[in-house]
Amino acid sequence: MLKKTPADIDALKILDGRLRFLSAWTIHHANHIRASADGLKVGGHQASCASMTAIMAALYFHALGPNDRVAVKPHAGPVLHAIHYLLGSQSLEQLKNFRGFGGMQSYPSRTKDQIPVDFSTGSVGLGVAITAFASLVQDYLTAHGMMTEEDRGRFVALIGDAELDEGNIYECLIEAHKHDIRNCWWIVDYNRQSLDATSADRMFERFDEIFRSCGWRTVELRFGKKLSAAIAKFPAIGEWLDALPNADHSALLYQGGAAWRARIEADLGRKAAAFLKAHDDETLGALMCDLGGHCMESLVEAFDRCQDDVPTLFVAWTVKGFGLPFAGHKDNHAGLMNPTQALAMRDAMGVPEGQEWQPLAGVGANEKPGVEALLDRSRIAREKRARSFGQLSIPAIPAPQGEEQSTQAAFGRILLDLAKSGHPLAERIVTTSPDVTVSTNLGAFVNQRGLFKRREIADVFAKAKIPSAQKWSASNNGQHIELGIAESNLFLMLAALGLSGDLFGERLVPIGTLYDPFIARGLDSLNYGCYQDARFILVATPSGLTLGPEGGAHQSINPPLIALGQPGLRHYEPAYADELAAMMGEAFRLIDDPKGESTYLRLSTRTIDQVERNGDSWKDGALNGGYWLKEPGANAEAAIVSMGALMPEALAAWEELSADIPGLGLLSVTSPDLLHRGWTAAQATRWRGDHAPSHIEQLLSQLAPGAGLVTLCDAAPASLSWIGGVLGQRVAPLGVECFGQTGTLPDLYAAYRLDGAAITEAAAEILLG
Ligand SMILES: Cc1ncc(C[n+]2csc(CCOP(=O)(O)OP(=O)(O)O)c2C)c(N)n1
Ligand SMILES: [Mg+2]
Repeated sequence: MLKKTPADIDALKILDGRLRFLSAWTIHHANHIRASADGLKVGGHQASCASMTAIMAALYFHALGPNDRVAVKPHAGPVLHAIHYLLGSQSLEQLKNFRGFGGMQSYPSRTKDQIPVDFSTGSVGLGVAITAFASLVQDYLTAHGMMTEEDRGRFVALIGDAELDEGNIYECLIEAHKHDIRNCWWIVDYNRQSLDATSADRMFERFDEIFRSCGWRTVELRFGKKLSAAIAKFPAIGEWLDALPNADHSALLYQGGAAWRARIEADLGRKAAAFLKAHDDETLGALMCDLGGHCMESLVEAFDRCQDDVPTLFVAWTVKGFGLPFAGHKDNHAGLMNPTQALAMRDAMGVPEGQEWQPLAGVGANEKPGVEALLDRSRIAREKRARSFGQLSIPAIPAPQGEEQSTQAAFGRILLDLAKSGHPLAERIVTTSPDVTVSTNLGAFVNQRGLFKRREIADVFAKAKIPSAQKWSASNNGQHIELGIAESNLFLMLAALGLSGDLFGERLVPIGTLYDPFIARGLDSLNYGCYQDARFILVATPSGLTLGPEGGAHQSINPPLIALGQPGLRHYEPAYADELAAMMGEAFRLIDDPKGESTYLRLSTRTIDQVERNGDSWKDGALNGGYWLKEPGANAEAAIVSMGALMPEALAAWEELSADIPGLGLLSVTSPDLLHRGWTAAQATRWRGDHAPSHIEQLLSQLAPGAGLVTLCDAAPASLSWIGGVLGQRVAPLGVECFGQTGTLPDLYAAYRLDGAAITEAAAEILLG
């Protein structure tokens, strides 16, 4: 930790000013100086940046250690880039291309920005919560001997105050408390303004209570040193400020000294006379802006005081747009200085014309050496960290044996076999589930490998010799992280585990399970994990109508469509156990491949007859998205195209219809997602002169040109119906389009037209049509 000498404070204050100017100028340049090709507003958030430059200067140039990782409030991204620019790790070219194609991103991006970004942010709330899960991953790695004490760091989230309205933060807070997380700092830029206006007063002080009740230390930085001293002298001013509503406070900050005077006079009368006499309008306006989040001494002191591992919430009061002409104005969120205002700011900050991009423009000769020395000593990573791949050795994954199996049971079996095998891969597997460990069939793995908790927890039922199939003791060595029922937490946990190679240099194999319908519950968090290129396996089971007796909202309909549109996530939907084994092997490989991705396995509890195989020729097709389970005859007029748990209906219909439709094929689709991607990718390359047909084109071209397809899936029919567009074949799409209901599978298959009769009718329709 740097020594807190007065010189450091001065240098930090200068850097605060530099960050405020450079972030504002970067946004100004993109909007008002750079040529515009389309006339659209480029945008950017000068006010949100100015709000946190002091906080970020104190953090990055003083408090952060080399192992610390930060999630930066999305709209303060330009400040992070300005920091790297001052450190010499960001180019002028990138700053000048802010929000341009290939330029520095609007919001910090791990994958797209050229500077090191620890966590991407953008969808507010998620960047906050992932820091707590990353801290848990750090504890996990340390406990498992994959990380030394010296390499440990702190996880910091820089938060907008309106961000605190996001529910996922509180879900995370609860989970973090259960797991006793530490080494987390969440620093709130408490400017009391959101996007639309000023924030509600009623939550004042409540945040502290919420956090404290979850074991956090809370530190409020309300007034800066100067304003605190004035309040100590004139306590009535402090009491009055305490009672001042947010909106009034912001309006006065915007209006400035004369307005403060008039309002204080009106409210306090003679009680404030001495105070007002001691300040002219200008010093009064400046004094009222001296909030904790802009006071370098207060920030450095607060950070220095919290050097233990207790999770800490700092609430730093700030002025949104501090030092800018629209400071405090309720509409300033996306406000941009006009050119006159930007030049006035430049002049006021002592930046000579033409030197706007000079890192230390306007810094006096006396101060420069101190500032440069501080920049040199700053211990944050300046290079993008290499990602860790190629660490896993992946064994062959044998298919579980059994003539009748469900894919969910096969999944449990494969993991159990891996756990028992002692193969090195098993050591890197971490499973996690939001209270559906047992019902998604992770139980056997957990029995083998145990739950993870830093503090040992005995299985009370086992100790009391109460019979149970499930062991439930937790220890430092456990490999399953049990979560409460909050699907957003599951995805953030998977994201943090899936970034373990990037954040800590040790790749883990995260496997998360949930019921398929509840993917929707945490969708943005899932997208967030994929956006950062976290690598994990998501096992969604049970799915579709095979949740028959549960009915209603438990029967998932659209997750295959979600997967079709989700980058970074590969959907596989096996019908048979051997397909699943191949897919899991592939999913493990994809986790460890720089060009890989995460995998979503949609599984079912329906036990079905397994097929007899003649060799392994089906496997490549299955991993590419589909294969002919029943090869079509030459120039076949029709095919059934089916996916997953409905394969028995498809097979039965194939048997029945084959007599009437010679050469009828049965295409088993294992991934509409991969087929679709392959199709569009082939089209894109065709424009460049490459004529290689995609996998689905090759499969379908075995049929007669005008052949008809009956598509069948336990999901929205659009998951497969698009296949007709590939070669312009007619389609009769069967699937589920309305909310579920309770019933046996035959009831439901009949009701939703997924049974043999429906397939026959559909086939007749396309053939006759
Ligand atoms: C999930 C989500 N919803 C909405 C937005 C749009 N949005 C961006 S910033 C913002 C307000 C942020 O206010 P605050 O967190 O207080 O940050 P400030 O700019 O005041 O520092 C909103 C609604 C978003 N980025 N993410
Ligand atoms: Mg705010």
